[in-house]
Amino acid sequence: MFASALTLAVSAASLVTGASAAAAASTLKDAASPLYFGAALGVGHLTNASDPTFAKLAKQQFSAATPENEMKWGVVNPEAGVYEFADADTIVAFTKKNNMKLRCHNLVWHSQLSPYVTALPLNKVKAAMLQHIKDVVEHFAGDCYAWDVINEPFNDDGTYRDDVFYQAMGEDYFEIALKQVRAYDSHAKLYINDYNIEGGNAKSDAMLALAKKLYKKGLLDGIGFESHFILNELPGDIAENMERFTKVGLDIAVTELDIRYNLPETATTDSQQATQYASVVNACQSVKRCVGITVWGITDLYSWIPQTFTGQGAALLWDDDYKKKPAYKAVINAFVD
Ligand code: 9MR
Repeated sequence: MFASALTLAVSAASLVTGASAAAAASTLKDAASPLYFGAALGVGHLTNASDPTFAKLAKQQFSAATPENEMKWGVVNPEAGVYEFADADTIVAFTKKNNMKLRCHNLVWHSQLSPYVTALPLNKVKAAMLQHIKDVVEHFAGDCYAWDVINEPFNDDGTYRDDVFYQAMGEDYFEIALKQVRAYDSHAKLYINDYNIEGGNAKSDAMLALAKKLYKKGLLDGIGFESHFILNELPGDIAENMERFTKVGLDIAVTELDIRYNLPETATTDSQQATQYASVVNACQSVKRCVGITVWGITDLYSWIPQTFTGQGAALLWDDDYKKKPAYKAVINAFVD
């Protein structure tokens, strides 16, 4: 009698716990907790008074943010010695006000780089990089949960991208840059971030080899898997590949998730996309040191995809009219299950 009452009470309690966890998870951030769920935010959208939905969703649904463009070299430091932090500061203030983690993005990247840097003689690039890092990292010191210190350093075949930094310093530029960030912000987690490293391949092998060296020197804390995926072409070994990195001692983050395809959006693409978003969540959840997921935007309306890949889009969780797509619910369910 007593035993069966207890059994009943226990199973009723676990039913309630399961049901209330699902019911409580009415937002992405609640479902993801204790992991974070972030979005890339563009300042123009965040402060656009004629589109209040963007900022409303940003604070309601997300526990982390990455400035989509506002911290990039070409934006904050357009000329030697000239700094324009206002747009980035607006995003930083928004994250503080709304208790969001801030992923700072990025310091050393071949793209969106100021022309003054590419115009320098190679023997002046190191000093310019050190100065840029000092000034920018000092400005945001204490605000950044993580810094994408080096962005997209590899070619797809695993060789180093032949950008000005590599040309000027060779492989040493990683260490030089990472040391400089540590010197000016001892709290931020230091990341290298790249795309096409989500599955096992020549590029992720090369990243792993580099990451091991830098981790051993105490200069690297995590690797960002950008995760700009194509529908029906996701690697099947995302979790296993994450594990290779976390085994070294590193954190892993999904930093720029979206899943694009050739339009139009149909019931079939919606449902395939929902399943594939859920599979990314499941991969991250199954890996102990996968710390969080960031989607590269909120609504398809402002996604970078259509401008870059003609005819493609519908890659995010909300459509052009801010209607939640099936992938939204699939992400929540994948976290809660
Ligand atoms: O989403 C960003 C877009 O608005 C910019 O025009 C573009 C410029 O290169 O950068 C986009 O963000 C990129 C990110 O910073 C790094 N990884 C690839 C992203 C998509 O291009």
